[in-house]
Amino acid sequence: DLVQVRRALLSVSDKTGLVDFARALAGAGVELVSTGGTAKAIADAGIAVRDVCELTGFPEIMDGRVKTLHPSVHGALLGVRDDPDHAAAMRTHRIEPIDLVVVNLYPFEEVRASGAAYAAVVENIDIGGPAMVRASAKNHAYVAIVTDPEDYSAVLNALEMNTGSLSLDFRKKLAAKAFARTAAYDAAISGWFADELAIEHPAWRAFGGKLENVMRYGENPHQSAGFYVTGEKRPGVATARQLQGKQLSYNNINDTDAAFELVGEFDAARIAAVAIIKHANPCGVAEGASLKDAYLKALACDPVSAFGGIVALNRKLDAAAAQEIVKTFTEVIIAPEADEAAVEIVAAKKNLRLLVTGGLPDPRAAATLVKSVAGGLLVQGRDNAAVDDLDLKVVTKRAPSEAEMADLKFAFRVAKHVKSNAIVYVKDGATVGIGAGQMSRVDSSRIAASKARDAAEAAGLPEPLTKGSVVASDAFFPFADGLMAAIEAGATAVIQPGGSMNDADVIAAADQHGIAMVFTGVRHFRH
Ligand code: 93A
Repeated sequence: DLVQVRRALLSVSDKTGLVDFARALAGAGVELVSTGGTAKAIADAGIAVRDVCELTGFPEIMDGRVKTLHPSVHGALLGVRDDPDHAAAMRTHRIEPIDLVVVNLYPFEEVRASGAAYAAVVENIDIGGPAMVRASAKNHAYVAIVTDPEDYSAVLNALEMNTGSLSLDFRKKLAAKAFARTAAYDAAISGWFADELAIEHPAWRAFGGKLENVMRYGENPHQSAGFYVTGEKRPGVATARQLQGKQLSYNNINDTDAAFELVGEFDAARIAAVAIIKHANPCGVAEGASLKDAYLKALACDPVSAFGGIVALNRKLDAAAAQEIVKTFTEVIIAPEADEAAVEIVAAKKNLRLLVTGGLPDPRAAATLVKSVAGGLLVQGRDNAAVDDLDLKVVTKRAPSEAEMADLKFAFRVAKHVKSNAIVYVKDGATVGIGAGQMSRVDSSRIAASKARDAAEAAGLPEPLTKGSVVASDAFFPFADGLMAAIEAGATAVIQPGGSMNDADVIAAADQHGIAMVFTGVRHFRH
């Protein structure tokens, strides 16, 4: 199983550790053969080396594009030495066997990452290198292939232990590593083409699903992106029919999904509801006697943020609602259906996309959610808890009034769809202040209240809309401070999961201020 190493071929772009390795090999009696730049580096260090041209009897041509692509090299790498025919061919053609091959490839990945010009990237697609790597790795029965400078010392150790030979086991491991390298190299090249052409990226296929489209870019213009559909029959952005407008962007799809999942929380048979989304968070949600009524209430929550937003409706889009929506620059409208008059109104806005889904998402449906982290995937069940199913407990002396209770449930329904920490103020079936995505719950509370003040000011109202509102928190208040911020803003009732070590303090603070508080026992973190 041992192969005596008598001749080595070295051809490396990354010359790290090359000279020391070459010197040690030469010292062990190994004859060195090498390509242009590599041979020069070795010779410059005063080490004897033959140029590969001596073996091939052929010069490097075409700026080095053809230097080792020659039968004298590949015959030496691929010949089955125990096969009499192969051995005869090697003798006939004076092919000198090579036992050790040391190759690392043109730095395609680095050149590509450096933002080099197209032609420079293409020139750094190594052809001869991978050919030698794969040939040697295939013929590991006779040849050892080293593709990583990190392995030089292990090779020298192994040679020393086996008095100038390498074992089959060691050669197999080197071969496995060699094929992993050429596979990754080719994946980098095809990935580059995919980005250039905005076609499917080979790495995406690992995630499954069917490619619906390749977007011009991802969250940012320098990120590539594709949209895969899983085939699940859930009404939503992946199964929707687009009636008009250009292709949805990555962010549009993400935001449209957030919008429609949220509006699905509102039973269309009971009431009309509208959600306006920006950056995957709602900037206004409301229910009303009609879609138009609900839309105007939702818009009033934060009209500044609604600019360029996504609007989701839980009922068939009608002309009255469409008429209002088109007054504000909107990216996408998504609804279960749209009537003819509404479609006509939306058609006047060429860039506005209109999507119909044929139904509403079921907030109680189970599903699997996936998110990627560095080197892994996080998988979890969908948050399908619905406030109407929960065992709500009044924990304060004062119980919420019927109107407060309705708003509390509304607020908790919305909070489920706001990035944590989520604080949602609601009054008369409409959000009046939303605090999203803060690292501290108190900050979310303050932001929500200050947004409510802004909205009141813009609307010329004498006092902030949080006055006499109710508030929902997606997770428990760890201290009374978050609650106090809500009380200061004018909230009269609170809904939250409860379960903090400090619940008693928080309840006492609520009682002290005549606040009604309800515990849900269920948390709605969302990140
Ligand atoms: O241009 S190539 O695709 N054609 C070849 O025949 C060839 N032979 C070796 N690239 C080729 N190589 C690569 O050259 C090796 O993979 C290595 O990365 C590089 C070493 O060149 P030099 O010794 O001239 O620095």
